[in-house]
Order: sequence, then C-alpha cells, then structure tokens
Amino acid sequence: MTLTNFISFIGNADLSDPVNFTFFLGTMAMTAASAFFFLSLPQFDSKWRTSILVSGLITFIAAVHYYYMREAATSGGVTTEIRYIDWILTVPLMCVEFYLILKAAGATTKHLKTLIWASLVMLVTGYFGEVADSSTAMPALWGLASGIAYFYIAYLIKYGELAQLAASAGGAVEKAHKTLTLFVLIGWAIYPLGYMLGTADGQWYSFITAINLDMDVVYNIGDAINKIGFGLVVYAAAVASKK
Ligand SMILES: *C/C=C(C)/C=C/C=C(C)/C=C/C1=C(C)CCCC1(C)C
Repeated sequence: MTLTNFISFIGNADLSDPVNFTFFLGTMAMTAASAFFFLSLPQFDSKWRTSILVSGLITFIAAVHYYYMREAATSGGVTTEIRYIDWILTVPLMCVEFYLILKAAGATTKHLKTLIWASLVMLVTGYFGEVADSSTAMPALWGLASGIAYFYIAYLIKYGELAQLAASAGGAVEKAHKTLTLFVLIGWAIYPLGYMLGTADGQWYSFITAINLDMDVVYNIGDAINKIGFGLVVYAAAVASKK
C-alpha cells in the first residue's frame, strides 16, 4: 500500500487539499488533546478538576464535530451547520472556563450568564450571516451584529468586573485570566477573518479574497489555536497552583 493509497483509505480524500487536510489534522489534534486533558485529571485536586474536565470536553466535542465535518467536506457537502453546532456548545464552555477560574475570587453565575448570552448572540447572528443571500447587504449586517457581541465579550473580560476579580486574586489565577483574555482578543479575531473570506462574494469587503485561503481552513486554524491553546493555559494554571 503506497502512502497515497493509505491516506485515501483513512480519509477517503485528497489530502493535498488544505480543507481536507486541516479537517483531518484537526480531528486528530482535538482527539489527542482530549485524551491528554482527561488522562491528566487525577493529578489535580478538586479545585482545578472541573476546569481541566471542561478543557477536555471542549476539545472532545470539537473532535466529534471535526470527524463529521471532515466527512462532509471530503464528499463535497456543507459544513456550516455542523460548525455552528460545535461552536454553540464549545464557546459557552469557554465562558464557563473564565467563570470557574475566577469563582473562588468572587465570580458569580450572573457574570457567567452575561458571557454565555453574548456568545450565543455572536454565534447565532454569525450563522444567519453565513446562510444569508450574498447578493444583499445581509452578510455584512449580521457580521456587524456578531462583531458587536464579540467586542462586548472582549470588553467584559478585559475591563469588566471579571478583570477586577482576576487582579484581586493575583498569582496563577490572574496570569491565566490574562492569557485567556489574549486568546479572546487575538485568537478569536481569526474567525471574523474566515467569515469575511467565506461571505466576500458581492460584499464591500470582497478585497479580502486577496488572501487566498478557504474559510474552512481559517476556521480550522482558529479552532486548533483557541480550543487546544485555551485548554493548555488552564492546564498550566492548574500545574502552577500545585506548587
Ligand atoms: C472553538 C470555537 C470558537 C472559539 C469560536 C469562536 C467564534 C467566533 C469568535 C466568531 C465570531 C464571528 C464574528 C466576530 C463576526 C462574524 C461571524 C463570526 C461568528 C465568525
């Protein structure tokens, strides 16, 4: 069996295509990361265990969705719905991570609810934008609404009460909060880029297609950075607070 044969056997797809390849790699990376987080659970005390468990759930949910998205993409199908179901489950769980880390410092379920609502608004409006008629202004308008919700989330964690609670906690908690905030500010900014690439047709931002990347590739890169990276930050904070 040649390598090409083997690859088409496991993926049933041309892996020289960046969309297929990043879906394949994404499935593997998310699965491996989930195993890593789940298997590391016993080494932590109960204060951190839920946070690590949530890290593992985020990558595990993604792994399952990537398995199906890879299949859809390689058979010429659509990935949009699977993608957004994934995000609607995993992004609120990332909000839970912010809450869990700051819970001992005084974060309340009210903080959590606000974050979750804002993230749902961001994602639902984004979905409407992706399926909207590209010959109208709707993709731009839905994208704008989604962007406002995104900036609101960024504001809440960078300048809101959560930031103050993190500062008052200090140590590993403050450091983790700061790094997770950077993920939201920089890592999450990858997604609007993918959205613009995927909806550029007939829009004022069609110049973006000068970047010769498929929307799915950009989303896949964003997910790898944000889901695995985010989980590793939480893991590192848990390790640091053991000492
Ligand atoms: C694991 C998945 C994550 C962290 C997904 C995050 C998704 C976003 C931050 C999406 C944001 C969007 C905008 C800010 C505007 C355009 C529409 C979206 C939904 C792509």
